[in-house]
Formats: sequence, structure tokens, C-alpha cells
Amino acid sequence: MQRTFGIIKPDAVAAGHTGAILAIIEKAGFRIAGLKMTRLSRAQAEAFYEVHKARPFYASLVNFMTEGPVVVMVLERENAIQQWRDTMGATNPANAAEGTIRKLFAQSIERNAVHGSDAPETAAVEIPFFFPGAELL
Ligand code: 3AN
Repeated sequence: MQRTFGIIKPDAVAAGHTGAILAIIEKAGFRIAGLKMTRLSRAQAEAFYEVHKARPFYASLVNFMTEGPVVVMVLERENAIQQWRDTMGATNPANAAEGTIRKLFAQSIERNAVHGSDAPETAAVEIPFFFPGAELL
């Protein structure tokens, strides 16, 4: 059993896709171990995306991620990290496979509906960034 971290981003929450995305997640066999709605402060978004600090899209990404509420979640299943990446689809929705969340709901490479940890080391940092252990059930 493995856990990964996910975000339903401000574009998808604002468009009213939260329920549809959670339904896809449950249908794909994940158990939801943590779930809450929050709004990222600028400092939180900057820290969360620290690895992208040198990238040209960093400022725009931080603006986008703070523009409205997000849903943060911890998803559990066998091989959860890769399975959640597969369920999300490619970063650029133009390259995302049919049936993936990004194919269905992403607007662009930046406004791409969902986030998922890309490796066990990333999940190990991202999960406690939003969820103290006591909030994981
Ligand atoms: P992923 O979210 O698939 O792991 P990353 O880690 O490369 O992709 O990028 C993190 C986030 O940065 C993406 N989810 C997207 O919102 C944004 N992003 C990535 N590449 C670009 C880009 N070329 N232009 C604008 N935003 C981007």
C-alpha cells in the first residue's frame, strides 16, 4: 500500500469539477485518506513549488495556484504514485490520454486541473506540507 498527494487546482474547483474528479479517483480504486478545501497563501504556493523557482512560469504558476480555493488530498492504493499520475494524464492536456482527468478538464499546461506527487520522496514532503498525521484516516 502506498500514499500519494494530490491537489484539485483552482481552475477545476472554480469550474465545478471537484465532485467529478473525486468520483474518477474513487472509481480508479483509490482510498481517500485525507481531504480538505483550503486556499494557498502566496508563501505556501512559493514554498510548495520551490523546485520550479528558476523556471520562467514560476511567478505565473504561483499566481494561478493562489487565485481561489483548492482541494488537497491524500490518496492510498497499491502503486498509488504512478497510478495517480496515470489517472491525471500528461502535464500538457494536448498530450493527455483519453479518459484522463487532464484530458477531460485541463484548460492549458498551466491551468491543468490537478497535481500529483511525482516520486516517493516528493510524496513524503508534500503529504505533511498539508496534512499533520492526525488528519490522515
Ligand atoms: P506535473 O504537474 O505534471 O508534475 P510539473 O511538475 O512539470 O508537472 O509542473 C508543475 C506545474 O507547473 C504544472 N502542473 C503546471 O501547472 C505548471 N507548468 C508546468 N510546465 C509549464 C509550462 N511550460 N508553462 C506553464 N506552466 C507550466
